[in-house]
Amino acid sequence: MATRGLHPHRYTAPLLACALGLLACSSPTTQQPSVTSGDTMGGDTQLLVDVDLSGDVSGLQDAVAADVADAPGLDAADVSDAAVDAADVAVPDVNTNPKGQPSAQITAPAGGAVIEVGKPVTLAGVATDTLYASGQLTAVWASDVDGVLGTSTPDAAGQVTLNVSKLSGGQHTLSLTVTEPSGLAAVASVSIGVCSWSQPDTFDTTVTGGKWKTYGDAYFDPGGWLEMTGNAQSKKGAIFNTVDFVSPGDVQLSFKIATGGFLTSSGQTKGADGFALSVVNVATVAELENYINTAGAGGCLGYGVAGDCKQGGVSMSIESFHIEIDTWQNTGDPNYDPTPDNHIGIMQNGDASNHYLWASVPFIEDLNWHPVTVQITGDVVRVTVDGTEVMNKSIPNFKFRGGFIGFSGTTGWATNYHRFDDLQILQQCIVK
Ligand SMILES: [Ca+2]
Ligand SMILES: [Ca+2]
Ligand SMILES: [Ca+2]
Repeated sequence: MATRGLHPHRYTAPLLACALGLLACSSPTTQQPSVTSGDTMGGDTQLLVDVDLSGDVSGLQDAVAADVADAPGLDAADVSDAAVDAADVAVPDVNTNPKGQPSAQITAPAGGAVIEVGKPVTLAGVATDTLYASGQLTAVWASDVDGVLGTSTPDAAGQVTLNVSKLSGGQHTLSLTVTEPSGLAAVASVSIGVCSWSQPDTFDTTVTGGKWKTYGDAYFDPGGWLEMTGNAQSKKGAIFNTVDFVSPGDVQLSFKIATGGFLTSSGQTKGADGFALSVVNVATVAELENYINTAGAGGCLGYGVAGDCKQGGVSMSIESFHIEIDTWQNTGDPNYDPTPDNHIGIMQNGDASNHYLWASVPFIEDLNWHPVTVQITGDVVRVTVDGTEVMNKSIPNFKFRGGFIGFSGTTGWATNYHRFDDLQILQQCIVK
């Protein structure tokens, strides 16, 4: 396209030079003189040269007109052509490599992925071209936040990978730019979140007056943790963060638990009832506190308000997530447990009978600290205790809705301490 406007210059310039006397006028475009012999005038013989001036003049006029209309340098056609043809601008004229069609594809991480800051991540993609072999292509990874991350040469199949561990926190658009030798490039991009753990809640100093609020029999223990019940009968307590709101979507929670201490005269160490971490999706603290105050004691663990744990004959409609640590098997009093074992259960919506996922943790009642992690990825819930995976399964139609986060616990005839400490939340980034 860019040479279209040059053609008239190239072909009319000699004619114009001829007309200006700069060149011998041998251009085939000029008319050749016609010669007539035999004309006689007064005995003199003369050659009459019939020059077709009209043809020459008209030809020159044409040449000049054409050149004026498409003057050397930039004319309107050239300017508009240059402006709209990005390839002409980006590709230096010196690059004479033929143009194929490059292609870029990012295969990992997936769009919307949440990556923990500082953790290594492998970027993977495919770089191909219609004309050039993969090895002739260059592949450049970049982030709109951190700039160029690295350059690699695709293997024979076009695979490109890059290991990075220095993505800064926040939202990123990752791009893979594949360039062929002609300079033509293709770009693929994907948006991800690089997130960081919240400041840990260590509960080493009193929580009174801070964002954590205690309810019922729960209290801050000067040992540096939260105690839901104390080792006494018929207690129900809760402590919730009434300021922060855990966002919906993928999330990771990390905390420590300790329970035990019950000892009968016969040496039995089977205590009760258990405790739970809950995330309650209500709009206001008033609604949260209504929920906390309504939740049942005993087997309802201070989080049950629905189903078998309905209170005052009314099953509360609540959107909530719970992970319970239950050390007492209930059998319709009022709720049900799936096992006589101490167990961890994934529960929802204030229902203490429907164990969506559960796993036995028979060792839990030793009053030692046990680290617990809960990792929610889509509808998959993965839980570790003491660093060991105890469940990792999808729950059909499960969605983590976020909400206010807190703890609760209960005792009955049998008792135990119910302690929480060191809560951390892997904060989610809102991915574009
Ligand atoms: Ca602590
Ligand atoms: Ca129970
Ligand atoms: Ca249970």
